[in-house]
Amino acid sequence: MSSIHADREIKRSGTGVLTIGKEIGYDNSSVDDYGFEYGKKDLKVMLINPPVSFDVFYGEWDMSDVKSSSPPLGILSLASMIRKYGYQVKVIDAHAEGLTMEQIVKEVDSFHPQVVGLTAMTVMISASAEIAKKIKDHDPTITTILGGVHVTAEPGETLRRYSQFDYAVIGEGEVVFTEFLEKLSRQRKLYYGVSKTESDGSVQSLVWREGEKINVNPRRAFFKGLDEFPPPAFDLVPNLFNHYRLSVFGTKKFKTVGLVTSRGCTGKCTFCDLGVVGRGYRANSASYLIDLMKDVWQKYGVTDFLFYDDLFVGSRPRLQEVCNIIIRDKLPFTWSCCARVDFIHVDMLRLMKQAGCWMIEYGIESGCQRIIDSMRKNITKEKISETINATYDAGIVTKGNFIFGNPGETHDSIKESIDFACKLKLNYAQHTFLQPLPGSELYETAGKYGEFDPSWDRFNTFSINFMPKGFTRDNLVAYSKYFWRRFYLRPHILLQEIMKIKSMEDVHRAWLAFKGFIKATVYKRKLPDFVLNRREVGLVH
Ligand code: B12
Ligand code: SF4
Repeated sequence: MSSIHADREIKRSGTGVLTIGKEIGYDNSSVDDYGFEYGKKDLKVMLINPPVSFDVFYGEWDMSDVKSSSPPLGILSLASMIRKYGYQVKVIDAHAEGLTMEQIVKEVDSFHPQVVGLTAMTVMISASAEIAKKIKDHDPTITTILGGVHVTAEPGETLRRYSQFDYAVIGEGEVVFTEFLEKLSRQRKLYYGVSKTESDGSVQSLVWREGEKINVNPRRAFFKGLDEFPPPAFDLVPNLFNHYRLSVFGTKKFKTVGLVTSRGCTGKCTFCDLGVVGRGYRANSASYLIDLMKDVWQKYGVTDFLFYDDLFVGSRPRLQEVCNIIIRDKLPFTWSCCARVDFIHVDMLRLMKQAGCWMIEYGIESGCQRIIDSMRKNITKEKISETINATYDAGIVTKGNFIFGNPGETHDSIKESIDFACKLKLNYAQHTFLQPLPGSELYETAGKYGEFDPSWDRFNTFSINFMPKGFTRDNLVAYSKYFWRRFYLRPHILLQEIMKIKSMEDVHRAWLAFKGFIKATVYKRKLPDFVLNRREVGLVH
């Protein structure tokens, strides 16, 4: 879809189109369909992924051995977009590079940006806020702007708590951030320093301050023409493989790149935060996707991909076309993806396998139909078994994700989940504890079903911040340990892991997985760990 069509679509929905040039009387001769101007700009923009220690990320279990870190796709997409319009951009992945606050300030000093953009999931928000504070203390003329899933879920409260953020963007940032920079860069010609634009109120999806008041502008319609966004700027992170390594449980090789090639999901799961991408489905075309894979292959020598998409298999024609191109052009790719059991067409599985799909990760969530229904997952246990079995029989590795500690959970329902995981033809299974995420339906209602600690810093991979009625933390931890042992200490699973070892890299990966297993099942919890971890990484205020 062309951008003109996309904007028409937006106009039809009643949310308006971009009119930057007209508003401030700027010469519009070199602007594109969005009203954005091409050509080199003076404005320097730094985008920062905050440093959060793996301990903070993983919470009550030290999973640093199996740590997973992936290039920050959100800010790399923004970087690519604004670079296209001539902004000078530098990306700092302080998380991957292990930078301290002082080192980040040094980087800011040497690049000297006028705008610093920070990203954050909920678990990362204190770290992002700390950086913004350090930057503002250092140079108050720098404009700070926050984006990402957390501020999308909690815009008003986040800007109220952290006055060091001048602005925030809710939802997808490519168009909104570029529009915002256009205004700043033009108004810089009128004003000294970069602090405010005259027309903040007109930028859809922008959150801005007016004295004490926080204004959240109406939201921009979801952008449908994803192919118009340039691919993530992987070249702006230091070296794709020096700093990043995806989880050994989700990849075939260390050299694997995670990609997102569609946005949104039509599901209504109560625990899921779809605030940024929405409850619809938009996807890059098959040819865009293939070009992206080829580009990463040519530039970085990577042939294994992990599609993080919420609904990678959401469009059957797209999936079919992707598979057919890979097979026809004999592309040496292997890949894995996440899927919903009700979106898998069983007859597609053999084609997917032939096209290099080696693993599918399914959201099963529970083995108790009552719990599955209460999550509004809209699937049955029969459908789960049918899809998992068909995937396994097609020769694709199967992985099932479960959630323990749901509202309405009983000791029997957790046991049912563990039994179900062991009965299914699953090669791998993993679980997390329910976290009622900001932006999800449960964030509002969880308190009714148990004890909920909504402190933002605890929304990480393994912390227990919700305990359903009838459970203690120790109960939940005990079930977790039982689950890992019962699933993985079965002869055919152990044999599968041994048979997989064919190279020194495989030995290394098996060793890391083994250490992770021991930590999940044997080690004591480090309680109360969170405050200690924050001290370790210097994030305690
Ligand atoms: C890929 C992914 C991951 C990858 C991260 C890859 C990476 N480094 O980017 C991995 C596997 C590491 C991961 C981990 C976790 N994830 Co995750 N993840 C996702 C997923 C599936 C896609 C995110 C993505 O890359 N989208 C594509 C990019 C383009 O979008 P984006 O990052 O949101 O960025 C856009 C906007 O947010 C905005 N934006 C972002 N930053 C900025 C900055 C500025 C300045 C501006 C202006 C705009 C802006 O513009 C961007 C472009 O449009 C989302 C689901 C979803 N639907 O969003 C969950 C999601 C983000 N994850 C989630 C969670 C909870 C986690 C974990 C905490 C635990 C868990 N259960 O998985 C851990 C984090 C801790 C850890 N252990 O690492 C939740 C977050 C909810 C919340 N409120 O915090 C989500 C929303 C899943 C869900 N539906 O509930 N995740
Ligand atoms: S959990 Fe998965 S299936 Fe459910 S709404 Fe979220 S992305 Fe969709």
